[in-house]
Amino acid sequence: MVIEVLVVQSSLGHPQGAAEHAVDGNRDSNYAKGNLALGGKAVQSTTNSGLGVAQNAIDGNRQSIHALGSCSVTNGDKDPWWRVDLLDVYRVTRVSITNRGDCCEKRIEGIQIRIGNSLENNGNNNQLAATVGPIPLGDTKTFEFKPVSGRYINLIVPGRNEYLTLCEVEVYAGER
Ligand SMILES: [Ca+2]
Repeated sequence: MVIEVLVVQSSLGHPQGAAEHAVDGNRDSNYAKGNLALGGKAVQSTTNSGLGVAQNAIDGNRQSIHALGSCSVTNGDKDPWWRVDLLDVYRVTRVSITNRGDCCEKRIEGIQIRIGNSLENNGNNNQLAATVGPIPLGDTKTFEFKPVSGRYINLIVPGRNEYLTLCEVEVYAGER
C-alpha cells in the first residue's frame, strides 16, 4: 500500500458567517483523534447497484475489488457526489481516499473535497479543501489542508458525467 501525503491549501476565503464560527469554536472534545467517518452516515447522488451503496466507503475496509462489496459506486451521473455526515462539527485537517483497484483508475481524478455545515446544493457548495489528482489502482492517498470546520464532507466530480467510485474515505481532525 502506497500512501502519499499532499499538502493543499484552499484558495477560497471563509464564506461562513460569524454565527457559524460561534458554533464552531475550538471545543477540545471535537479536536478528536481517529477516523471520524466510521461513525458517520453516507449518502450519494445515485447508487449503481446493491454492491455500491454509499456506506461502503466508510465501512472501515480499504478492500478495493468492487465485487467484494466495500466500494461505493454511483451511476454515470453529471457531477456525481458522495457525502458523509460526521453528526457533529469538527475542524477537519485530513482526508484519505482509497481508489478502486480492479478497474477504472481515472474515474477518481478531479474529485473535489468540500467541507462545511450547509446542505445547499446537497453540500456541494461548501468550502473547497482539496482537489484529488491521480491515485493508482487500489492505492490510498491522504490530503492535508488547513483546518476546515464542518460536519459534512462532500466528494464531487464537477463538470463531467462519471461513475464516482470510492473504496474508502477516512476523515481526521486535529493532530495526527
Ligand atoms: Ca470500504
